[in-house]
Amino acid sequence: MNMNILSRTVFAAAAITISASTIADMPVKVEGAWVRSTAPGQQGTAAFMKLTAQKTVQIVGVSTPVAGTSDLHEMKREGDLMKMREVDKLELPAGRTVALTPSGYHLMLQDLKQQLRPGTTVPLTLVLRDSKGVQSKLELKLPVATRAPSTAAAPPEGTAGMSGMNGMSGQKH
Ligand SMILES: [Cu+2]
Repeated sequence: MNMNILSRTVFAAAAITISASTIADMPVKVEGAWVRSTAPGQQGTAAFMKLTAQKTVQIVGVSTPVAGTSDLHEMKREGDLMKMREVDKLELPAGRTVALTPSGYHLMLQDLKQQLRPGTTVPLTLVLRDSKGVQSKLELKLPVATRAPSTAAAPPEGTAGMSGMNGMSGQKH
């Protein structure tokens, strides 16, 4: 194991510790969470992570103080184009890891109130609902980075999903 891999592992472990304290009743493991950093004046970005729920829950809401609006989005290929659309909810089936990635489901942050610089963190809350309709909040602190903290968590740079995401910055949809 080289130092680079070691530091990434420690980083991911720290993120899990932060989230685990708030969700004793509805355990969801969060791995490799990050928010893409922004350029000055950029209006939008997105957050990504891998989520594994012990019991089946749905993500029904997302919020962060750094963005005017935050939504659950899905990226889908339509012909040659990658298109995003808002989705109401995303199910996290018990025991199955669901990945939010630049080319799939992601948390869309728009109307940003500040520049998101690499090396800082962003508080973000996921609203979860269980099969009985009981809601709980998953409070996270996500590192801001230019790219995914773990190469296993994201597709390679320069994929259609990546460029599509960069291209939409500052654009309403
Ligand atoms: Cu989006």
